[in-house]
Amino acid sequence: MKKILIVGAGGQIGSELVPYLRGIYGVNNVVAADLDEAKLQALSDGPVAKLNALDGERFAEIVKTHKIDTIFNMVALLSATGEKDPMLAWKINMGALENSLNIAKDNGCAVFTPSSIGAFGPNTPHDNTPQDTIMQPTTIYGVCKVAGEMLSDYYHTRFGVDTRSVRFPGIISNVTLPGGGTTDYAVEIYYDAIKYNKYTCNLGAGTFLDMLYMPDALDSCVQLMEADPTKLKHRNSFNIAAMSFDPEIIAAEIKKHIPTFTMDYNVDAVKQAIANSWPNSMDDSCARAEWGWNPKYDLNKMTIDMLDKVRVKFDKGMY
Ligand code: AKB
Repeated sequence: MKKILIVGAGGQIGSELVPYLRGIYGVNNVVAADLDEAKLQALSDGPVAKLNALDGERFAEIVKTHKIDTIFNMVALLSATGEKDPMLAWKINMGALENSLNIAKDNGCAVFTPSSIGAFGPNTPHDNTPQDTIMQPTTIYGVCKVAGEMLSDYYHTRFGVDTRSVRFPGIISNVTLPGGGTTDYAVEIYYDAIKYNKYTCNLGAGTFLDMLYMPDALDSCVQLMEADPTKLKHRNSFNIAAMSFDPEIIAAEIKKHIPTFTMDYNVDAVKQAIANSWPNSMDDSCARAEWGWNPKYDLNKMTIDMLDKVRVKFDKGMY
């Protein structure tokens, strides 16, 4: 990776991936592209470009102008939002991927597109979910993710495009809030713990899901894209995991630091049905074996860091 384009740079992952990659590859070698100019403003210490990822001509022009060799396609309408307008989710999620793949094919670029635990469904083995197993998701988001994994593998075998991907668990972070995901509660709980000392959870007790702290998510992008291709038996997409918990467990972890913190429940039926269809915990042994995946944060370490960082934001009046 020498010249990188991040599409969807203003989102939860993109907004942290841009500075992270700029720190490694050089500020001028990472172009941040997004539809939202205000979000681009926050990333304007390096090159930025306004882009609707569905506009293939403009997308290709940016790739050519900046002589891009690697595209990170971070555009996505998440699982819960997707259920509100499934065809819009299909259009955006698949349209951005289709353009990324075709432009990569025409310009000799590698492509990273995240998949998700949402690629799995109710018929998937829920515990220690294998790398290669039955998928059959029941959300439009999951349908896009499975189709995207297959299309990306197809572009690799048919056209030689260097496509690689991970199945992200719920990502917990403290720079940009996620929006419209099923796992968002695991971010919101930290913000509300600091601000209100209490949280109302929209998933029920006993809902186990894989989660990952942002610094490990960022590492995974670089580790996988820099991995020796001859070692990759899989490409699209690798299970990666770091911790699995339910709302009771994360609340108990927060209580260790804020003893008066309380949590109650107001379950969102749509999100609960989605969460019930997803794995409780994935087997990430292929990622560990093929490219050295080895996350650094568990629930304890992440909670200490999240509470510190979110408290600073609260003290500065940033939320
Ligand atoms: C969502 O909840 O939709 C996302 C995901 C797990 O892909 N955070």
